[in-house]
Amino acid sequence: MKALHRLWWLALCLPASVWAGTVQVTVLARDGQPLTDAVVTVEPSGPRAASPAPTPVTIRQEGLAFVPALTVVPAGSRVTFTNLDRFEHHVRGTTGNPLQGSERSEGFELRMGGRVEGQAPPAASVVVNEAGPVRLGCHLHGSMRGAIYVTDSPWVARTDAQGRITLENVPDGAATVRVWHPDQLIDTAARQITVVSVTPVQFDTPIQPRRRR
Ligand SMILES: [Cu+2]
Repeated sequence: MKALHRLWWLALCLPASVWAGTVQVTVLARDGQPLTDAVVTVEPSGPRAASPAPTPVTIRQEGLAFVPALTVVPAGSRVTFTNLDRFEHHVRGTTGNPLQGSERSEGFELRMGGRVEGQAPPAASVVVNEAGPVRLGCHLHGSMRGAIYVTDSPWVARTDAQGRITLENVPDGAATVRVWHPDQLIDTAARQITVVSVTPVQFDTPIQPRRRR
């Protein structure tokens, strides 16, 4: 009976714990509409959290497009590209923001042969180690655009159709919130927040997403 009582007491104390909070972020586009597919990262100022474990992912080249167009992966993950089209593609991965002169060291070039009937689709892979966005393109088809967002934070999510994300179990206290979107022209300024039990944040950005084909 005593043990049961103790359990009950624990259950009462834990949910609204002072150790972790829920961060709810809403991201709006320049026109005030919800911005979908924005990558939101929360970085608590306290001791560095363990990075999420690398997870292998596959990005297809299909119908002259990268599918999915946006992939979020932990740093150190292996990203495999497969070409399902019958013609050749390239994969050009560029990091940093060339418009702001912040090219980073990591980048890659892959050459993908066209798929041959009855054979496995051509595949090639890279390991992405550096946190941040990698823009994907193809030298042969300028309309092919995609992105990989590499993260070393366990608190990362992409906005839904309402422009919202919810991250739970974020340590209480000071934290930095960053927003990145594949169609952004300049970096959105990071925000400093204080995480309490439920912390709503709204970003009004100058980003205007392109219409998807
Ligand atoms: Cu191509």
